[in-house]
Amino acid sequence: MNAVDIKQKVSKTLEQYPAAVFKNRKDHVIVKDSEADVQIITANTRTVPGIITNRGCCYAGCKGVVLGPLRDALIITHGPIGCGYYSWGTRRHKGRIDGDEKNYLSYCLSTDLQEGDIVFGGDKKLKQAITEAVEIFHPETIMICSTCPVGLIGDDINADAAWAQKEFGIKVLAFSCEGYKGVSQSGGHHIANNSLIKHVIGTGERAVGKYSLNILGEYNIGGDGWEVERIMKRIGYDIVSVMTGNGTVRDLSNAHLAHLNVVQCHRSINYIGEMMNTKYGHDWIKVNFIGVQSMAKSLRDIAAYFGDKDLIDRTEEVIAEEISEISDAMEYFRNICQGKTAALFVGGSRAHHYQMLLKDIGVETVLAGYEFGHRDDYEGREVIPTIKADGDSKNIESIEVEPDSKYYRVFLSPERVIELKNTINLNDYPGMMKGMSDGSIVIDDLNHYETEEFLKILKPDIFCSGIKDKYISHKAGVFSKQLHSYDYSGPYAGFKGAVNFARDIAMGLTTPSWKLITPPWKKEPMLEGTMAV
Ligand code: CFN
Ligand code: HCA
Repeated sequence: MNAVDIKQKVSKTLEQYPAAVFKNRKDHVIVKDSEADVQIITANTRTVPGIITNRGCCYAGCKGVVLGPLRDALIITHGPIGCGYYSWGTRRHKGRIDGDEKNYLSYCLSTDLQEGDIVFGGDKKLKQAITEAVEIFHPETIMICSTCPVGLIGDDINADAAWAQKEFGIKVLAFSCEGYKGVSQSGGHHIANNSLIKHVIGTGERAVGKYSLNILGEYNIGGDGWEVERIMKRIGYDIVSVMTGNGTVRDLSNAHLAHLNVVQCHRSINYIGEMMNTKYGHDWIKVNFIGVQSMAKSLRDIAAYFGDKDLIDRTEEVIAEEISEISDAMEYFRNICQGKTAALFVGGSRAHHYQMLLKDIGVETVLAGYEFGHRDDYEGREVIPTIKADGDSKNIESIEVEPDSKYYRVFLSPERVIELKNTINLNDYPGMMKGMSDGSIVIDDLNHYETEEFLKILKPDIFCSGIKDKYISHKAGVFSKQLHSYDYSGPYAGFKGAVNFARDIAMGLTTPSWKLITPPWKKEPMLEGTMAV
């Protein structure tokens, strides 16, 4: 199907909506066209009420995503029991303790607010919960995460945290991450980032090695972080902290001592990267550990940042060894997968990252979207985050970046030009859309109806998404692969992870089961009609 046909089919699909919904949704869908001057997508806006979105809430982003993987923090969900219960062990951030360390990952603590607490206030219950938690677990850090009703009734969780901190002499942090704040998980990431930089990072004092790093936005889903660390350590890096996969408050407290921040998931933790740049002067570079070629490139970029010849040579040595170990297996699976197509719909970075790994095995992405990405995740970054030299970004007249340059020039006025180190390397951070083929669909906040329709239109061989939408794909007889939980497989990051992914995709494609399913619309008449009134 060519780009014109795809555009027509997209329009037809969206025209089924009532006018107001059509007006909203049409701006969230783009058919990639490299001839177009600019392609702008609407993102990070409120989902139309009534649409079955796959998005989560602010609490999910704060408690579930950023704070959840910290092994040594005891998290208390302040709210009715459902929020705590349904976020209990549902994300696959793995953790392993070192020696006799504390590990609270498998626990779920909640204040279990009841009607009476909603009417008369929940502070008393929260204090009681903290007291019990201290008596039972003796944690060094407690984190309180609020859910929706707490914000509505106005419990002062910051005051409660301050009380507990004094009473028990431990770190107690309060996160007002009520689910309704913002339009998705994204607001919750930001809230968690703000508190970690304010209260955790910068409080430790460990000695660091010559090439020391923090890995930001690596959550150790299915053990990804362990695989990345294994390779980094082989090269000779000192990993000061991982944010936050298999992470600890203790490691994070030392993060300011590392030399460089490398950012894997840009959507959930870019704020810490930028705040550490402002507060401590740390550079950060964007990496992608998913895919053989992207892993190799990321390792080269990190080595190039330090610029040390020995480190660069060692990096090349490790890349060559790792690739030679996997090349036969990758070739075997590539032969099975070559020429297939995929549709990807994941949270805020994987729908981009996994396109590289799919390319490694010859699979083309025909549709990709984010649940809660922002425009820069799709379109690439155009503006520099912090211009410390002048303090006021409004003064900037224009910004010039030369391809492959390590510097960018900021024109404050025709006479005043400052040159800053281009650590973010704008050329390497093009966003999702740039690398996609013409005619592919880029879609923000995909919903149930659109998933069904686009599966029919594009007939991809693989649909990569999550637990909420995989069944739509199953019913359509299309192989689905969860990219949040990896369907309990993994790791998929790094070189060896790439083989695991290639194997799982090859298995899914070759199983005969998908051919045994007949989608309901192929055997039942679809009822269509108009309302009488
Ligand atoms: S592990 Fe990450 S990689 S943190 Fe983020 S944007 Fe979620 S939990 Mo699900 S799998 Fe997903 Fe990303 Fe970053 Fe995970 S694509 S939706 S909030 N995400
Ligand atoms: C979240 C967590 C989630 C959900 C996964 C899914 C995860 O968004 O709150 O929908 O399959 O990765 O666990 O993204």
